[in-house]
Amino acid sequence: MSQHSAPARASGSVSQRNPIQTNYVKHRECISIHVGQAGVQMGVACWQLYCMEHGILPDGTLPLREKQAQSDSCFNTFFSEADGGKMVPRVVMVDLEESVVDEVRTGEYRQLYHPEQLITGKEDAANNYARGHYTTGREILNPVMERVRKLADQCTGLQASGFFVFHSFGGGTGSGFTSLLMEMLSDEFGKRSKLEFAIYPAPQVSTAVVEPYNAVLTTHSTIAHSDCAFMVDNEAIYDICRRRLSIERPTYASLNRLISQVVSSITASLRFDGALNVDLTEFQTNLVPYPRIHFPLVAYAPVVSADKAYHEGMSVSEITAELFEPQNQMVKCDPRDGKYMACCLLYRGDVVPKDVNAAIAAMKGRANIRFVDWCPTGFKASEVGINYQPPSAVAGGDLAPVKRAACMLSNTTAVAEAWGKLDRKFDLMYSKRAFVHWYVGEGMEEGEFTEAREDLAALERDYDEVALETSDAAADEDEL
Ligand SMILES: Nc1nc2c(ncn2[C@@H]2O[C@H](COP(=O)(O)OP(=O)(O)OP(=O)(O)O)[C@@H](O)[C@H]2O)c(=O)[nH]1
Ligand SMILES: [Mg+2]
Repeated sequence: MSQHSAPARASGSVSQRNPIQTNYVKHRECISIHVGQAGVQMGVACWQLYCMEHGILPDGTLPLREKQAQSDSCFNTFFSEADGGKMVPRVVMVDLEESVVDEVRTGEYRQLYHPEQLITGKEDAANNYARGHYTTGREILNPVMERVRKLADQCTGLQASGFFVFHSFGGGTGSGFTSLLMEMLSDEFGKRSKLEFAIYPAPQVSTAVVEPYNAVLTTHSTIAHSDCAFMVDNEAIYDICRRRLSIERPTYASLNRLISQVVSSITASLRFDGALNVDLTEFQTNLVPYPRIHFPLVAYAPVVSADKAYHEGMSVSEITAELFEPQNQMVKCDPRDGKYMACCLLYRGDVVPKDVNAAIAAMKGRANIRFVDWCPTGFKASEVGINYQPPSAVAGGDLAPVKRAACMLSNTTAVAEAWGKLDRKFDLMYSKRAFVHWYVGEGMEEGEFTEAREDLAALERDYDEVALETSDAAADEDEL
């Protein structure tokens, strides 16, 4: 069974949570590792936002009044304090080529990072998983691990905390090097948890035809090392930017700004404290009933453009209802066709438990929200957290400042649709052995393709099995 197999306690209504219980995991440091172009560029957006939220200036200084304004020092989970009081992100950014990281080195936030946290090679992985994993990527593994060790040494309690790894599924570095790194992290840091934010490839913004290969290969080699992976489908984000923010041709910067709000909501419970704050690890316990079924679907609301903010009502119940709309999801799939195994709601800003309880009660009545039959309670209060810090809006960004926002993390069998789509694209190319020589040329055995593809087929079947009614499953077993 998974290390997360212990069910979290259910605890009545939201307002009854005992603050002492929620504080027991305070000050667990987290190390973020940003890999490849997508990983690094998401990192730039996320750390800019984190700095804003904690009152940290682009050069890492934390003005005294900002420090005093935060009653606790929970931000130490994500930042360490260097001599002289400068705040330094617990981060490593790595890419096999220089250009993307060079922008960080010369950008507005260049002084935030220690130069040794920004690691680059000379030549990228050319959209080839095998280059990122077996050849070019291997050369950079040691310096990256050295830096990670150094960061880990600076943590007081890394024992209890873990890693966030950001990357794309489709890039050669994002897929190949990430999976290599995840193996190494497992070797060295054992059971410390590893969470991913992974960009799922989309034709609108895709850079290479072989992305489905890379995605399948990296998912196969990482699945046993990852505790929880939040997938972000670029197509879904692209559509939200177009529809909600009226951006005609969204750039990576637009996508990343939206992604950073989502990441910030998910990590807020680790960076801020408060009576109704529920630590992300508690959610994770509920979200991952089996080790392999660790791909929660993320939805976020509201997404409002700067010019519309004042015209749209955004009550807690409206925001909650929005979270169940497929168009607000980070992965394109239809949860109405699937079953939920868990559903966690993370609110932030001006939100009171009474409104949350009412909003949840209203959603419970909806016929198209179905839970697996071994999870009969559906929504539990232990799966709701409130963080009183409102979201921050980046100056000049497309998103309006809002008083409150929410993020839903659900484990639904509908996510298998995303795997199905990827697998079919893989099959179209692989049936003709298209592009396979590029991988073999980098020392990869062709058998890894079939092995990875079979594993993904098994993953699709895992989801089917989860959705089976217990009585059906028992009947199936009888037949065997
Ligand atoms: N959301 C988002 N997606 C990105 C960004 N940059 C690249 N992508 C997506 O990531 C995939 C390409 O992977 P990259 O991350 O660019 O590749 P890489 O990891 O640098 O690997 P190589 O360049 O092959 O060494 C495509 O699906 C792109 O659409 C970004 O800044 N934001
Ligand atoms: Mg690249």
